[in-house]
Amino acid sequence: MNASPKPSVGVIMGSQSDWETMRHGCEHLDRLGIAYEVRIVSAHRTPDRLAHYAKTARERGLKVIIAGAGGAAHLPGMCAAWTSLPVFGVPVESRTLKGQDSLLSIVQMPAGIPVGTLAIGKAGAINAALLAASVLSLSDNGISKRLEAFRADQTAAVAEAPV
Ligand code: RP5
Repeated sequence: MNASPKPSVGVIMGSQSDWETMRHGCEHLDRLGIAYEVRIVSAHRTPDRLAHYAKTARERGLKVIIAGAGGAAHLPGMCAAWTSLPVFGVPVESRTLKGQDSLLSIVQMPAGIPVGTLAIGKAGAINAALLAASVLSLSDNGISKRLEAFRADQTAAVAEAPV
């Protein structure tokens, strides 16, 4: 029996309600054969859980963290405050402000604590996963090959003309 591989990507989100967005990123990590873990960690509702998660992330073997949150989306920034691992922030689309609040909360980090900010919603979740794959591909040939194959398949799938 094979033991499950140790996750190299941590996917965290502020609420169960973010999963509908963040699952698209996880589907891409699956497709690229990248081991990851998924947790609900809220900057506001579970601040101690966040601090513990981020502070222990590197020693637990994580290499990249993807953090999705909506509204007053402090999760990616506070996560980056606790760890020097790369943190990619996904602004989840909020009902009231369509995710512009999430985007601005995540993107406007003070110099010194970076968060790589992606697009609002599903595209951002997918691209966060692909960026994580790019980072991991620097030291993992298998991921590098699978990422190149993904890009080639994507290119091949674009029709010359609309149907
Ligand atoms: C944020 O508040 C979460 O990231 C979520 O996007 C938003 C709403 O959370 P719920 O009220 O749906 O739990 O912390």
